[in-house]
Amino acid sequence: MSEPNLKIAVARRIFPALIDELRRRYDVRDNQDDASLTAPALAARLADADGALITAGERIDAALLAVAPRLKVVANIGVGYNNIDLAACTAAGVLVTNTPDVLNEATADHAWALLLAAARRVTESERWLRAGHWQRWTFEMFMGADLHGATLGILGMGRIGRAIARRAQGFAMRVVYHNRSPLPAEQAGGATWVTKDELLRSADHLIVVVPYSAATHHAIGAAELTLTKPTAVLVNIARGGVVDDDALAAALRAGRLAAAGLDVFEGEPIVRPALLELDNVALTPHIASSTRATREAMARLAMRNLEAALAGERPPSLLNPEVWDNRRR
Ligand code: 8YV
Repeated sequence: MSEPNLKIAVARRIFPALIDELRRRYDVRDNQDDASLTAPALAARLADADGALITAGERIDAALLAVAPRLKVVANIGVGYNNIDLAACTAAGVLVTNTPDVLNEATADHAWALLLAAARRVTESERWLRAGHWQRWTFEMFMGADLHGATLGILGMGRIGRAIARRAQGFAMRVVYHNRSPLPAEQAGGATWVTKDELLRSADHLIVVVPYSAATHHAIGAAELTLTKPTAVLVNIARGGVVDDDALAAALRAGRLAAAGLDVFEGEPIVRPALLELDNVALTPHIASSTRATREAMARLAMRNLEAALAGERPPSLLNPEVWDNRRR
């Protein structure tokens, strides 16, 4: 169905061929620029928009909603939505959607890539080799930590956490996890629920996968990092702010952790120099879900959400069903 009177704002460059599909049905204002829009530029773009296709780099809050009176739906390309003030959207009657599930496997793969890279010192030794330091081979060079047979701790056993846990079987690892409450056995897949303190104490390596919220801000901070094993690798693929990056850098410097693998950072894209200076940290620029197929699936799901909402249908991954229910009444 063509709705040329409905305006869609696309926040940044997202697969132009896919956006062209939207253009056939709607009045699309896209953005060929790759950078996040500043708050005033985003406000200008949303001023007459009925729908918005955004990424984690765009912040939707009450001030923005106040100057976007036609906005009916915000479709976030990403599962995490801490960039969106959901309560403000609900109060304004704006539907909000995200892209769960389609990125579980790619994100779990990347968590393992970082765990392997940090434990086996892949990025550290590569940097050293590229810098021309490899003059002779020595028996004890770049000894890393074993993953096989070790205990993997997962903080946040949601869909991505469970995909990470499944992969641990191939490494013959025991998996312990912490969630607010234990999962039913069929979902836990053999992993054992433990308290958060037990998780920190018992994990040989720890992967952090909880969504960011006020409740999970600095869930791994200075106090928690006194409990981890000095031989442990910590991986954060959740969100910047779930781990206290200053405390992490201090713990790594003090040898209270062996290494870290980080895809997300407090204040990204700026990364604390204290982390950049450390050799025992493998760093990637928030790309855990970035495979071609997954990015495309995310964009397509977000488009499906957007189009459903604009067609008066319930979007498949709706975050504020109360807005939908109120519309129906
Ligand atoms: C995205 C993510 O790259 O889905 C998420 O929550 O962090 C990543 O998959 C990012 O959100 C893109 O908007």
